[in-house]
Amino acid sequence: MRLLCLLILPFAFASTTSSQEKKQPDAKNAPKVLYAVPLVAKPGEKQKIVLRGKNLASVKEVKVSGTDGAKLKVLGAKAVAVPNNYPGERVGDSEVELELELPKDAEPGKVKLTAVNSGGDSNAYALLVRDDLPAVAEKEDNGGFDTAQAVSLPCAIEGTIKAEKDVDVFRFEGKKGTKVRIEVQAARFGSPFDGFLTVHDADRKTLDSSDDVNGSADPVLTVVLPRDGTYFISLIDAHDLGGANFGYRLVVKAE
Ligand SMILES: [Ca+2]
Ligand SMILES: [Ca+2]
Repeated sequence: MRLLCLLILPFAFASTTSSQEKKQPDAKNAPKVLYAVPLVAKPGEKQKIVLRGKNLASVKEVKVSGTDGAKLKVLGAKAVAVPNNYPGERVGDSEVELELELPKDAEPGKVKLTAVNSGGDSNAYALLVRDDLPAVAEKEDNGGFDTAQAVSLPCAIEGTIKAEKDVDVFRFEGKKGTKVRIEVQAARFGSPFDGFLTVHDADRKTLDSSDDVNGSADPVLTVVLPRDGTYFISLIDAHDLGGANFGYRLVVKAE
């Protein structure tokens, strides 16, 4: 809990005087958007989203592209502290809070957000938007086999590695011979979460595990189920880090 507080604590307000003195655009102070909290956006719902990144404390405007009819309001922006042992480049040092309502037909992979400050436009951040898979909210306490969260296939679990050493365990029933694909979507959408995925059988024996795939920190596994019965999926951060901003989407489906 102590870490969580550190992550959301506002940074000191010391630099406001010098930034106000600069009137011309200053490209090196242009914002950079790294990721969204929560990581997954829900079309057709009004939601609050925080964008984390660099130079976001001075952002007053955020533009949406890739969809028509989105409504977006900037609620506020501020600097945030990064704990010493966290990778600042991936966690970000500032954030802007939005109220966002995407239209129901917003297409996954198309919606992009661009933050603007006096230094210019940020990168166009590709938002992770829900698709047709049934969405499941991760529920604590799911930190072990005995308290594993039951899910049914196919599904897309929206979760958070909420603190250091948080373990999220899910359970599903499967049939012998079914080929199941399990994929983490996190780092590819900028989340600081570096997933490490393991699949276990009903006897809790490891069937397979995955860390990084194709140059991404996001693990992907395909397993052919050896028998009818219960299977477990466990997900941890490869560096045992965590926080309210360590979001992920875990897609589990039969191929
Ligand atoms: Ca969790
Ligand atoms: Ca990884």
